[in-house]
Amino acid sequence: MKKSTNKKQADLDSNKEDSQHQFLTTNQGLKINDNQNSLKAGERGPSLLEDFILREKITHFDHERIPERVVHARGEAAHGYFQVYESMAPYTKAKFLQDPAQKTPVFVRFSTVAGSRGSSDLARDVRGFAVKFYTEEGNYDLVGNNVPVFFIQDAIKFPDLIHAVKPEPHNEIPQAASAHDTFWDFISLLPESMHMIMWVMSDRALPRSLRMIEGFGVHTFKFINEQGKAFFVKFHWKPLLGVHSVSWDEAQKISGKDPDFHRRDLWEAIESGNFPEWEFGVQLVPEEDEHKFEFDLLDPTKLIPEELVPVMKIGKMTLDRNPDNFFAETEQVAFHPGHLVPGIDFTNDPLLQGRLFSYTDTQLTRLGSPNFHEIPINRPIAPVHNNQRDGHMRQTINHSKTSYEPNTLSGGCPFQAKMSEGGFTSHNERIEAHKIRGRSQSFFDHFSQATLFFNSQSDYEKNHIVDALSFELGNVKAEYIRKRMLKMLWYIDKGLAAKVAYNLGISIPSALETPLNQSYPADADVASYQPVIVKSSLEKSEALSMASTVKNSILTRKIAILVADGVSENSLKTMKSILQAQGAVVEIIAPKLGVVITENDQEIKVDKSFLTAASVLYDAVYVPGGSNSVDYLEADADAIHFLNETFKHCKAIAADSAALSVLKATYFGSKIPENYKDVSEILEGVFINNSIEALAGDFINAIALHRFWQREKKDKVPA
Ligand code: HDD
Repeated sequence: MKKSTNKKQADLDSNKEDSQHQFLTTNQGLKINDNQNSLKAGERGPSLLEDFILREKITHFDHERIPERVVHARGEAAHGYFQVYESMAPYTKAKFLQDPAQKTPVFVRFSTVAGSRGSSDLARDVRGFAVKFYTEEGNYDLVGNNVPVFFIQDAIKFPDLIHAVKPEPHNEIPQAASAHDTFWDFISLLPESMHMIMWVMSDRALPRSLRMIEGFGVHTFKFINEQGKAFFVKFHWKPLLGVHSVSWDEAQKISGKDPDFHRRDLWEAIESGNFPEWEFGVQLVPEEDEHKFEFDLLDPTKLIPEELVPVMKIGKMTLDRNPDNFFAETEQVAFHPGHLVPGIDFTNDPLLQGRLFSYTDTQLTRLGSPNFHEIPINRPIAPVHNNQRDGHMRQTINHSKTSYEPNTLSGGCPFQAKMSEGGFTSHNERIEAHKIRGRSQSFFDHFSQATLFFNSQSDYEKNHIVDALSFELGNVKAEYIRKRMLKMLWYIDKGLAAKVAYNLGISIPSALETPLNQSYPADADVASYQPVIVKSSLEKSEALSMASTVKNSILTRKIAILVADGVSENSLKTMKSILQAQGAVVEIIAPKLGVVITENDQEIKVDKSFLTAASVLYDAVYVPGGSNSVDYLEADADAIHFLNETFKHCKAIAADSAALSVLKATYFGSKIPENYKDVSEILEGVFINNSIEALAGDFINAIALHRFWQREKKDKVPA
């Protein structure tokens, strides 16, 4: 095996097994002669207990499963590296943020939250974005999400939140979905969740690709520099491909056509050398400015608008290698927000504080031993020396006589490290307080940033939020829960509440009769627990909308070309090669697999048939000319459905003029005038031209724009 220059890869190499040209053996290394038959008393007789080969094989199989993660069970991961652009020494002494020449290995796991390990990638859900940096000073984990805020303000509510969103306990329904009574029952009693609810009901919860999501550390953390000065810091990951989503109808269909859609997309991109990249950003607030904001920096339901504190891009992460083994790496990786390095510290955010307990605790159940840090994917590249010993599956052979400190028998080793030697010290924060089980009044504004988020959305994004809420609440059976939610929405935006109320067939005045309380302790003065209604001083924040994201490339976009026998070779090949030159992934889809015969009798390999492909798995579609192919496709229900659905989901469509009749046979085709000049003036994102080069130019620009969402309301299509 080739030795890797990536230190973590080199470290993992020592655990890799390769069966090429090797004999089959038992776990004890004994060569196996017959892996087909168990040992029996006679050919037709019972199996013998003595068959240690059978017993070993079946025993191992019986114990192959470990508990799935209690949240974020469904996930996929990749290896890569991180490089800082310039030294961050003025703000932090973290070593991996000092030297632009240094490549720090990373392992990143993406996940959905609510579904089980085998659930669909396209659930409406938050995406986990957990990064393990294998630094020279030990592992640093940034365990974030693709949403910058959280549902709850205090970790003590986390089990309640997760119990509410997971499938209902009596019948384990629904899988990987929040559209059910227990979730909305809880949420509608929890005004603090409203900001996050806006994000989860937005298109952010339906990514086109994990390579196209943002990541956030969520909590405010601290950077500490060499002089001991602290800065509050919010962490951001910004994808170079921009932030893009699919529609809800599409998400539901992808869940059936390819539940591994995101996993496959990430895997294939990395295998084909299209390495996903994110810029790492920080929002920095000097410690003395802690109270300059109209929200509390310790409140995890608030973000710092980029208009108030811009995001400074400080480095880049590239994912360049798929795991070799899903279980060994992706399943066994154990993240923990408490895995810190000198120069980075926590704040007193009560959600973060609770997380610091939960993550080690959960690994004990999941991975079964306090030695989970020794599992290859988890072990740091920095040396580990301490007096922790023994336990299930211990790998390290500690050969010293002492396992305590202080000692003299081992010369006092291992030593404590001074700060100057890289020893970690917690930030010397002054705390003077009464012990209290309570919440700060500065945490009681629950609506201002929910409103800010909603106001910052484009019209189509607002429509999607209305539709999402109408879908979710429409699946709630208890009408009083729907009403309670409508009252919450009313506080966010009256128009939003009115539109959802209309879809639910509920009158707003009847919804407003419901009392609005947040939950409060038994002995509390209820009046003092009412949410505080505050207006954000900011009307809009552009960074909160996906409308203004990067839309300048078709790199890795998947494009379908619909063909049948008799297709024009020139029309097909010219378009295909222009798209591929721009980095798109092009697939030829025909009535059956094998080859199609072009009009000049050439064979072209077919990638997918109408049976194995579906429009929802592509970003755009092209129809080449060639009279027999065109005649076939215009009469083929699968081809026409493919086009109608592509149109419905607002994607770019291009056709050679010779294939006009195929488009005419679609539902939207009736809008194409007889003597059209530019079809896209009537049907946005639809192009027909007899110059394939000119057509390709328009098509590429349109695919880069991602979607023509205006079509949704204007040109509805039954598909
Ligand atoms: Fe958590 C897993 C992110 C709050 C308790 N969490 C987990 C993962 C991510 C997050 C990405 C998956 C890690 C992986 O891929 O293995 N969690 C968050 C974020 C939160 C958050 C961004 C809020 C800002 N989590 C949170 C709270 C608690 C937990 C408040 C408990 C008090 N989270 C867990 C856990 C998990 C977990 C039970 C399940 C599997 C695991 O840890 O390793 O400990």
